[in-house]
Amino acid sequence: HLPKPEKTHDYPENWQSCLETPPKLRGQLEVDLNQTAGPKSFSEIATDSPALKSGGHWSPAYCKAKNRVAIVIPYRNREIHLRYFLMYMHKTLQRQELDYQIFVVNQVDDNSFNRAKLLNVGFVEAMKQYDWQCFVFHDVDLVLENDKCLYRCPEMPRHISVAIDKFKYKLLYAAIFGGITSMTTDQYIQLNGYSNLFWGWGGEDDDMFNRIRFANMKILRPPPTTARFKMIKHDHESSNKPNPKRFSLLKNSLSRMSEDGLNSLEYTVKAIHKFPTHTMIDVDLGNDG
Ligand code: BGN
Repeated sequence: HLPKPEKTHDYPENWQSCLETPPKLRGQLEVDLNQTAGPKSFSEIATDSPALKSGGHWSPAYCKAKNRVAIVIPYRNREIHLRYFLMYMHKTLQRQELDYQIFVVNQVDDNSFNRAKLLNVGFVEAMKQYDWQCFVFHDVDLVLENDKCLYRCPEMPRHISVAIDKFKYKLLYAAIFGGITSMTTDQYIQLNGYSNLFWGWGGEDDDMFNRIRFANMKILRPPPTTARFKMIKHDHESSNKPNPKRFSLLKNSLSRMSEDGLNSLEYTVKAIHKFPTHTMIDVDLGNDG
């Protein structure tokens, strides 16, 4: 029972659906995440995509997008990564002809990073704004190298970051559900979102994998030939240390599922900035007590 969105989609009546295969796709892309001059500035990125609407919302101006997709990025203090991400991904998502918006959920408290709780916040806040059909939960340090990997809504929860350069383009393990994933709005609600209890690095994605299994859903993956990503090189932040509690939490994924997630989510929004290239939601996640 989410509140009604502020605004819903309003494509003109006479518009045709966009084509099954978006005509502007290029296939393999040139992605350089290590440029001497660094990534473009936010304003240059905005200039490159003049049709962006406030908050980093875009939709094709000539056909009815097949899907309305919210991209949610868990975030803290990674401006260079975000600019690389935006400078490549806006162009890619536009060639894919999606009705999409980029939501950056910025953890402003001083507690350990809580990726999964940030994703829950992104889901709820994005649903307040628009009638999204599905979500892509996206780490900020991953950039798609082939635009044929479409970020369309999946039939079943989808793990998208299949082949990453850092891991020699090999899946790390069969049950991995980290990096980039996608679910429909209904699936996410049925799963009660992610757990809110994973403070620090690791395990929250494995917990979601367990939820999906318990709900008798299947995980789908796009082929590694197109689901290829470059990862921006970085160190582990001191505020995102491996979480020692992740092993014990993962032992009771099933019993927590119905009470730990969207239905127990508490947070304080400090600000919502609608920048030309993205919506930044500053959030205090509270304590990990
Ligand atoms: C796993 C982490 C994932 C992470 C991947 C890839 C855990 C749980 C304890 C078994 N899982 O080991 O969260 O996405 O590595 O880095 O730590």
